[in-house]
Amino acid sequence: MKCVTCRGPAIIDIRRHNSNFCAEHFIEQCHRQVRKAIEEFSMFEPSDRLLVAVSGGKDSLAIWDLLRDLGYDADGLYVGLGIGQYSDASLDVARAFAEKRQLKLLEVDVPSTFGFDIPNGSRLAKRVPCSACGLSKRHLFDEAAINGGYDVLVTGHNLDDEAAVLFGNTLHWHTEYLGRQLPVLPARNGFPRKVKPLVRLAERETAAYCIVKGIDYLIDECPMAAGNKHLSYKNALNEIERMSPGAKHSFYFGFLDRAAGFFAEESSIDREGLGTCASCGAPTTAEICAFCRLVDRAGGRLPDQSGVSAVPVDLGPTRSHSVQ
Ligand code: Q46
Ligand code: ZN
Ligand code: ZN
Repeated sequence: MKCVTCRGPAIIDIRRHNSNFCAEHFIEQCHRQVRKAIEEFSMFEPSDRLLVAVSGGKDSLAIWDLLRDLGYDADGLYVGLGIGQYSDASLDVARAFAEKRQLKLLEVDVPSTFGFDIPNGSRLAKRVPCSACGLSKRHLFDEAAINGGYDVLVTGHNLDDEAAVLFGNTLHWHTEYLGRQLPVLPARNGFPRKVKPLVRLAERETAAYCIVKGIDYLIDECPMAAGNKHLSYKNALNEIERMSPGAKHSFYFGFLDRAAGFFAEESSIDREGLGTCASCGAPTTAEICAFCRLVDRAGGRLPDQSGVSAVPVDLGPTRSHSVQ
């Protein structure tokens, strides 16, 4: 197996591109694909301030690293969800990554700030854990990006993630979500711009990127993910991809090219007529936003001040300690 660029020994084959790469040219390939996604979808400009949602997993650390390699000004944000050992380990990994590279990592800890954790809070609120978790993360990511004055919120969703979500939304014809499943959501009504620059890279490639670059990431999956539908959709698509390399790419990018526009109007309806949450000030169609209602039902409490500031992590004497 030879690298398509230099004919040296290859370390990875990418069947959908019909290409093999050595370590050096694989990293170049990752840079190229991320740059292409940023340009193709006009995600952001070099002058923009980016906030990367960091979980400690391979995707979020890979995109943070890639964006810094490409010269972007990108800070990280870690949201602690109180999922036992998994949360403890993921925080350690995120902090170690930032510390090693002298990057700024903001943190919001849900249990100490809001008085509930995802496993217990979701049970009390009678919600599926991933639904309570997703809602909390979205709210806290948005809030930290807006309060921190960032231009863009970056997430590490890769091609496999987007294809699996699209698969699920199509299977059930969740048309209100289909028009919103885009690599860029523009800023509006108090929401930050949100982008997914990894959409052109598969999960296997972000893992390989981390290994080649020596990035320590948390390999363990969240224990609450076991049995969720997203994983079964991923497995189904992996089987299709195995028989037909490139199937995920053409499914997702074909949707963006030819179908997403049909659902745009329906998806925008629930963003019209937004007011602000009487409790935290976040944009919402109800009097109290979904996150504040979750906090209440989960047996938690809202902090005194309106909104919560993400706190820069103390990375030693050279780092800023100020609370934003
Ligand atoms: S962290 Fe949260 Fe995921 Fe764990 S509880 Fe579900 S949504 S699986 S990305
Ligand atoms: Zn090469
Ligand atoms: Zn609220």
